[in-house]
Amino acid sequence: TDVFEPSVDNEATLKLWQDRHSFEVADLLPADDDKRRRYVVSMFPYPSGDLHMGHAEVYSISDAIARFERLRGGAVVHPIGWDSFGLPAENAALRRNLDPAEWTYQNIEVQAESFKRLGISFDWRTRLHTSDPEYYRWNQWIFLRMFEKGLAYRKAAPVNWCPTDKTVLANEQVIQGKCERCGTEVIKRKLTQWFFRISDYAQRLLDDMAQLAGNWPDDVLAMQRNWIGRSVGAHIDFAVDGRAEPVRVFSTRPDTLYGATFFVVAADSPLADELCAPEQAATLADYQARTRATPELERLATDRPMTGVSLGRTARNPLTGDAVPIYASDYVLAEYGTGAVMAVPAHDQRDLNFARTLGLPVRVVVATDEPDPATTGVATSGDGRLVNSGPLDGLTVPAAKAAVIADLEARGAGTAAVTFRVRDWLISRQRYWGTPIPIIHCESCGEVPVPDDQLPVRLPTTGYELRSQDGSSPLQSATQWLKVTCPTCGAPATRDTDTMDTFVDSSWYFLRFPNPTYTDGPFDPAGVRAWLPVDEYVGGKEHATGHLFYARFMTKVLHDLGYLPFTEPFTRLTNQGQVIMNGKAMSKSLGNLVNLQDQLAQYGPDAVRITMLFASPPEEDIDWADVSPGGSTKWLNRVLRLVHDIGKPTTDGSAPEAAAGGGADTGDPAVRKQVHALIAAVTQAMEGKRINVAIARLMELTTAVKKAHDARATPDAAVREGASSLVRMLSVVAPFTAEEAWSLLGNQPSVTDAGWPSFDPTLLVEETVTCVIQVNGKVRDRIEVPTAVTEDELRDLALDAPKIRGLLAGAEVRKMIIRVPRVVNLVL
Ligand code: ANZ
Ligand code: ZN
Repeated sequence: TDVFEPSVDNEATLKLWQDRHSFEVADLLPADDDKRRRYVVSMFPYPSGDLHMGHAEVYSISDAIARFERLRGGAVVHPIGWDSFGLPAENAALRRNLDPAEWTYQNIEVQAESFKRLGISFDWRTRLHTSDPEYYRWNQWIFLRMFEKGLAYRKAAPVNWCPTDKTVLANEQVIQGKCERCGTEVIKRKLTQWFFRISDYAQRLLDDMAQLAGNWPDDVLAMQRNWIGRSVGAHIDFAVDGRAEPVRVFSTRPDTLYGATFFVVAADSPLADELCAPEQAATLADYQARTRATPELERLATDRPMTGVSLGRTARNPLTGDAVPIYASDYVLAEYGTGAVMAVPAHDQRDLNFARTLGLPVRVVVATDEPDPATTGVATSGDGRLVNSGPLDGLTVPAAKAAVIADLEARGAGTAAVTFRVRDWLISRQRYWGTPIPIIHCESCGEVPVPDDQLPVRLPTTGYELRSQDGSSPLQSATQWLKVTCPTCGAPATRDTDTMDTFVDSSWYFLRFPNPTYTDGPFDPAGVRAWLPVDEYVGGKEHATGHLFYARFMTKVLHDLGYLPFTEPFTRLTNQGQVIMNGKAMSKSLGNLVNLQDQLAQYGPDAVRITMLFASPPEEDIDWADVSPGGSTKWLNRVLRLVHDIGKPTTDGSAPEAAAGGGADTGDPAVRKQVHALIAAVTQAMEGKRINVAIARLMELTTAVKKAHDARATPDAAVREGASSLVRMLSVVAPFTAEEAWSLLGNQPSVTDAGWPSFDPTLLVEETVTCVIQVNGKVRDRIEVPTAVTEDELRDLALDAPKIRGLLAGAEVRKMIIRVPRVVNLVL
């Protein structure tokens, strides 16, 4: 007998897709705009070697979403590019004594090949690399537009400095006081640096989260909210003896002003030097040296004895006129609030620790049921009424806050204030492999922008020293490149030698994909109109307060500059989990790396993908020690055997192909019911991005179709419909196998054009439920819908409900909130 050996020809399938341009939308830059367009983007990779398991995970997720949307008739773009500037590439190049460019572009080619072998349905026409001058030219252009608006500026600032990498690090790159890249303890250094004024956007970054709620993971939004760190309170001015200007503090507890028994300024701030009495100068200098050596995290801890030095001066409480001594300490941060605090030891733990170290008075001003802080050493923060506070006595905390602010405002000694923890974005890097800052320094004209028509300022390819000894930028050594004439006055001048943080590159790349060769601006307005904002963004949670935050900021900036019609870049966000091994993150040092190429060689791309997607919901970690790619291969082979057995339709028409449902109704009704229920279940799971659930249902469908097929001697239309549906749905997670299966069923290529199977809701076993339709929050209609109705169907059903149609006439639906299957809420 003839034994069928399942096999899949991946190369032939790749060629088929390529020849048919299967993943290229008809027009990337369409004139019309009424199609169902879907822009599915996964965070683009760093070319720091070949693809690893983590990459396979992200792109398998976004690919499943893209293929699903495509089969459902959407015009879909799933773009690809490389985040190809940056420290990892430069360090690797240093280690191997290579040119970073050579190393980078070699890796890009390797990764591109791997992506193709994985069968990721990218539209390769979108390909871009941020290290191409054609790309980074627009970083420079955007920088200059921001410079013109005062949103890019330079200032001397204490910065995080990694002594090993000899570079400045952004706050996000300092993890537990250590360099994210190499683990060295980060120190503070004062350098003149470029910043983007993200703090100007703090409130909007907070407010616009309302647009994202429900579509972004809650924990990412929470991380951003904390990062922004909005605090409400007051600015309070303390007069200082012998100084004309008062010193301002920020406090969240103006109600405790009567309990302020001393005053503290940040030891490492210029203010400390300025306020210091001459006889204390040496003591302060000594203390400052110790402060600089203390990591920030330690300085912020509340559970340590506080240290500090007296500045030999006094400040005056603006309400009582009482004199309070001024100290300098490392627990007050120079860059938060105003860099000075009124210390209320009774109600602030760090102030109390400090007071106990230096034997300073503790004055309770809010009576709570907690024990006396002066004896316990524990500050009280509970609610209560004011005491020891003159006219405020007896007030509640909120009432006292309002009263103090009113009083301060009346005296011109303070005002209500809001402070944000988020710092401006430090974008300067003393590195070679990045975008040169397009500024020229002229002795007489100062900071002069490079004229637009001289962009890009290209990186020098020769005549520079990659390894700087003193922390200066490698570009400082490019003596030829450095020398220019001032665009304003023509005098000899020098280029800025810093390069931009690569997070600048990745803060807007998704805007350029639709037309990566566009030369009239950073992105083509036609492409933006058709595709943006991103419908589905897939990437790691570790970017919550980095890339995802910067991209939101940059989108708002570009919006304000008039280049974008929207203010949020990513409508929906899916965070993928990590691929781990035996409960631990994979790493070279632990020796538990699973090599993607080995897995691909052993199991093939489909089985690797299925294994990843089936192991858990996308956002959860996958422990490779617990999964079975071999099991995935078995299932895929079972599918191939099944469709081989079912085979091509007979020529006498006894088993018509039932792709569109036509003819299938001649099949076994019980089988049909089962098939349609499973199509509905897979559809619903995919819509909710429960890809693991979709795969489980596909496995059920495989079993159901096989049972039905084995149970009868003659072909049945419902069995064929089941097999056809199975293969089409399978193609979003195992595209190579599905293509082979599709042809085994006698179909013309390609399954990528076969469409997503539809189901007949009347066949679904479940009963119906009542769905409530609300308009602007008021219940306006009730309809009966199948329990397994999908979001899209429910949307259509609701819009088509008789009473709703009447209400909609002439009105614009601004938003639809759908809770499948019971509630639809329309906002007009
Ligand atoms: C008096 C006071 C009394 C305070 C009290 C708190 C409790 P968040 O919520 O984080 O914004 N503070 C202000 N600037 C500071 C700085 N540069 N470094 C360290 N601490 C600083 O915290 C605001 C509170 O932290 C402020 O309110 C101030 O102490 C302190 F019972 O003022 B408070
Ligand atoms: Zn000049």
